Order: sequence, then C-alpha cells, then structure tokens
Amino acid sequence: MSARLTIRLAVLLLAALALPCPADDTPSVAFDWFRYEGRDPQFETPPDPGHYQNPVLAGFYPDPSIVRVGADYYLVNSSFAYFPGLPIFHSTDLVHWKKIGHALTRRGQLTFENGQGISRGIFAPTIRYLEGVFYIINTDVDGFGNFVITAKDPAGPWSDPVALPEIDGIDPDLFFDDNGRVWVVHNGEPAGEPKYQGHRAIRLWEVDLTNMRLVKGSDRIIVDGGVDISRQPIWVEGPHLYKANGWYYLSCAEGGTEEGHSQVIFRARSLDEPFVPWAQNPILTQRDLDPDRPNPVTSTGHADLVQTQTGDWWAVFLGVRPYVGNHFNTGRETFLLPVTWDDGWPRILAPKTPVPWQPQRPDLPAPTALPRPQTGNFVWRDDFNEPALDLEWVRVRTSPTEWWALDADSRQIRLDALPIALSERKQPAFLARRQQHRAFDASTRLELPQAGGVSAGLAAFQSAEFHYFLGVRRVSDGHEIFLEQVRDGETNELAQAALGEGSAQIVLGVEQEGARLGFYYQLDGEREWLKRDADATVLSTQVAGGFVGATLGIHARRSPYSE
Ligand code: 6LW
Repeated sequence: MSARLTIRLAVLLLAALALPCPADDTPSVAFDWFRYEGRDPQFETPPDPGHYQNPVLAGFYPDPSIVRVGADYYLVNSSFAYFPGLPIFHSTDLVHWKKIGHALTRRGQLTFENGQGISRGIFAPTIRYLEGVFYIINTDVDGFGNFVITAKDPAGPWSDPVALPEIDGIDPDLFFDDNGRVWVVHNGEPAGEPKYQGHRAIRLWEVDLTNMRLVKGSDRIIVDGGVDISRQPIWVEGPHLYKANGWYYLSCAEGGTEEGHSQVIFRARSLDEPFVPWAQNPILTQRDLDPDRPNPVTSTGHADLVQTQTGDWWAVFLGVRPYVGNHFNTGRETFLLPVTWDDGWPRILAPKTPVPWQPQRPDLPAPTALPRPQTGNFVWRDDFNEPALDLEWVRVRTSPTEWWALDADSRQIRLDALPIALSERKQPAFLARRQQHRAFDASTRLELPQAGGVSAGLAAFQSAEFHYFLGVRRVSDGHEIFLEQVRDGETNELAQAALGEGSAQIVLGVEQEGARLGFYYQLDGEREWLKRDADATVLSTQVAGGFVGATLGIHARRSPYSE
C-alpha cells in the first residue's frame, strides 16, 4: 500500500470516528409496572393441610418431564415458539415448584425464525440425569430437528444442541439403563405407508453416549399404532422408558392431545423382546367421563413417572381446564397424581375417575421458603426494579435485537416501538407472561406515547392470528385509546375513546370472567370500561388451534407495519 493511500485511509478513519453515532431514532415507551391477579373461582378454597392443588403448574406448561436427583426434583415443559424456551422448575415435594431458569436462553442455541407458527418450535422434551450431568432430549420441529443439550446445573447455562439427524420423528426420550447402555425411544413413522390417519410408531434406538450419536441400524419399532392396532389408535407419542421390578416399562400418550387423550403402558423383560400392552390400558384418561360434568379436567395424558427417595411413584402429566364447553385459554397445564401398582403395572387413575383437584400430598418435605406460587389464586406484580428481567417474561420467537431496556433509576421498562404488529409472524416488541387462571385481572401503567404513529399498551395473545391489543396512541388533538381484535388473521378495531388532556400516564387493564373479557383504563380518576363484553373464546385453543396457552403482556409498535 502506498504512503499516500495509507494517509488517506487514516484521514478517512479519523473522520469516521469523529462522526457522532447515528442517533437511534426508534421511539420507545416506558411502562411502570405490570400486575397479574388470578382469581379463578375453582381455586377459592385452598387445599386442606396435607393436600395440594391441581394443577401444580397452572397455565401453559404442557408435556411435563421430570427427574429426581437425590431429594431434588426437576421438571421441564415444552415451549413451542416462545423464547426463552424450555422452562425448568425445581421442587423438593413435587407440589411447590420454583422456576429456576430456561434451557434455551441464547439465540445461538436455536432460533425460532420469522414465519414459524406459535405452536411450532419446541415440542415435548425429556429431562434425565447421569453422573453429574443433566440431559434434555427434544425436537425443534421446523428447524434443528431432534437434539440433546446438557448442563451441570439445571438452572443453566445449558450447552449448545447436538443434533440427532438419525431421528425423523418427535418426542424423543433418553433412558440410562443400569448396565451402562443408553437408549432413545421416540415417535416416528410406522414401517411402510401409514395404514390410517394418525398411524404412528414408537421406535427404540441404542445411543453411543460418548459421541452423542444413535447407533446406525440399531432401531426397531416397539409399538406399531398403539395398544391395539386393529382399533386404529391415533398419535402414539410422548414415550418414556423406565426400569422397575425387573421389567422395562414403556409409557406413551395415545389418542391425540385433545379430549381423546390417554396414557398407556407396555412392558418387556428385556429390550430385545416385544413390548406387551397391559390389558387394563389406559392408565389415565378423562375421555370416558360425562362431557357435561361440572368443572371438568379434560385431555389428560403425556405423563412422565418418577420414583421418590422413599420408593413411591408419582406422575406428572398435562390436562386442561375448560371454562365453557371445551374452551380453555390457559393452555395445557401440569398436573400431579400418585401412581399405584396393580399386579405389576403402574396406574395413574382408575377408569371413569375425574382428576382430583386437591389430592393428598406426597410424603416429602415441603421447602422451608415457599417459592412464588404457580397455582391457586395469587397476585404477581413486576415493578421493573430488578437488574434483570423476571423469569416469568417470555417473547414470541427469537430476534437478533434486544428491544427492551430496564431502567434502574426510573424503575421502568422501555419497549422500542418496532414496526412489527402482533399479527406478524415475527418478533414484535411484546413481553408476556402466561395466563394461569380462568378468571384474572391484568393491568399495566405506561406513559402516553408522544411520537406520532406509535401505539402501546396491553395485549392478550394466543397467536398472531388470534389476539387482542388494548392500546393508546397520539392523535392530532390529544390521545386516544382503542381495542383491536385479531381473529383468524383479520384485524378489527372494536372500540375507541378520546382521552382527556392533562395526563402523562394511563393504566390499562383486562379481566376475564367466564367467556367474557372486559377491557378498561384509568387516567387520574375512576376506572372506565372501553369494552365489557369481548369474546374470550377468541383466545381459546378450541377456536385458535395449536398447543400453547394465552399470554398477557406489554406491547409497543409504530406504523408503518405490515399486517
Ligand atoms: C407433542 C406431541 C403432540 O410434542 O403435541 O399432539 C406435541 N402431539 O406429542 C406438543 O405437545
């Protein structure tokens, strides 16, 4: 390089350094607090001493998998396209669960990209433990496929994923046999063409743990279709393998994750022999009960079993709590029940028995300091005065940018008003927590946005295609509040009202009671209702489809955004 060129480059570089950084002109909106109150009529009577409340994790906590290490229990749930993904809980008594972290916290681990539906992403996981290491085996359905991550501390950090390209199905399970051999079972294709819609198989593979690889050619089908293929059972999945009393037990979900859901059990003396179903299957279902029973739990299945340090067996599984018909907004939740043994077979619930709401507690020590409740009625409030985001907050999908900032001095959180609407399958500026009750009140206080084209407020979200947004925006002569409903991808503004002058902040809130949502606001005076009778079923799984539950949170956007 010539001396002249070097000098010119040096001059250019100095000039560039002297330039001020381009101003970040994305307007942002400050929120002071967010409050969530669960007041589910069903939870009004707390359990008697010696009993516990089902579900143990209320709200969108499906596909629970559990492991015991000494006197400690760890549980993980599927999280679909929410991020951080795979919430991890700890308990000492199976009843009180403390959220200790997430297994997927870094975008470099896995990305749930733009365009993915909210119920894609991360499917049913399995958590297991061997010699100081925790393992999660799992599926990223539209991205990475099946993978394993590991951690020394289940609160994290968890490793980057190791892919298992040999498996093409979902719901993998990892089983450490006491003879040192390691196995995977998962839901996969049956041999040849499926014989009917929903015909799937459970496949068994041996694992080379040192190289974290499945042993080529070791796989075989151990369940074809389900308990009795002549009855065309659908969606055999969520398998878990255990060893007890000299038998290998295989527990699977069968019947799909809706009202036909059930849990079934098989066993074999060795992993080379055929698995035989129990004649008394299923070991858990609610599909045989009167659909008109009061206060039902439905759709139970996807169980994982654990043996306590005192030798008892318990099961965690998913179930749902409809508020009208089969409509539920709270997603699939985690329930707990004891396992009884009948002639060498485990059973979670006797036939035609409704899931008990307040069963007898396990014989295990409760924690001395009770964690924040995840069931029953409670109030949760975030004043945004901690240095890090609370573990309850999640976002949809992953994004290369961080669009929120906690301000320790002002005790606020600021959301950048990104040009992304909730109705886009991207990552809008939306921080959300799970709806955990059939009746709730959620509210937030925010500053009235001053920049033109910016809307900010509170969203009740099931998916890009089904949600509500209660927002405020500047108009030529002040501010206005509006309620936007997105149903089946179609956006409608259901209500607006002009806001009087003189306020810098506003409280926005939403309540659910039965099948009705009420949206309200409060400036300096009394609470005003913008709309009292919005349709809550827009946020139900039955209307919106999918595997997730509704979330509630704070959102900011600016136009133009595409819808
Ligand atoms: C889970 C699969 C399923 O991975 O639902 O209906 C998925 N089937 O077993 C999500 O829970």
